[in-house]
Amino acid sequence: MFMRIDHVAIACHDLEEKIALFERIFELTVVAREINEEQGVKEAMLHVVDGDGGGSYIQLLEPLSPDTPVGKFLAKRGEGVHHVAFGVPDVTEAMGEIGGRGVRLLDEKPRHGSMGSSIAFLHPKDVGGMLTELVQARPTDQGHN
Ligand code: MC0
Repeated sequence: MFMRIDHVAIACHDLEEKIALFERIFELTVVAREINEEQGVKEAMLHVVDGDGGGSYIQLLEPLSPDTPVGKFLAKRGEGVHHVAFGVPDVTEAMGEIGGRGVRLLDEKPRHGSMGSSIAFLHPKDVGGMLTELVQARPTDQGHN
């Protein structure tokens, strides 16, 4: 199964403040912003680099309310890395393969993710404490221009 790092997601209290921080420190550029009601987040994608199969990003996440996954994470652990997302060519196929290796899937079927992607999460307790997301990029977004 071909995998790449699609994004590293950071949970934060103030999206605009953290966008300014990452722009200043790393000279990254915001290429997409979105409110994802289903996941309970307001988010920004900052482009890092393009590679085989698609781009890599830093994803900044601000919760829409305290009773969301990111809201609960912030209350418990504070700001920091929330999850790592692996890019895969086919998320349904990857879910089947990885699920067959004893890892609990948090989604029964793929959901809507950033920039038109299809995503699914793996339980952090089965991946060394790392909340893991599988991402199938939207076909037209196989690399940022
Ligand atoms: C919770 N835990 C984590 C964690 N969140 N460990 C590592 N990284 C995280 N982000 C740990 C807790 O510390 C706890 O361990 C245990 O998992 C259970 O957590 P909990 O606080 O009791 O909360 P639960 O069980 O209600 O939910 C945790 C779970 C949930 C990971 C199952 O947050 C979830 O389903 N997440 C997937 C969806 C998601 O995160 N969506 C937001 C981003 P201890 O040892 O204390 O028991 S959406 C997104 O980013 C999209 C838009 C995109 O990328 O395109």
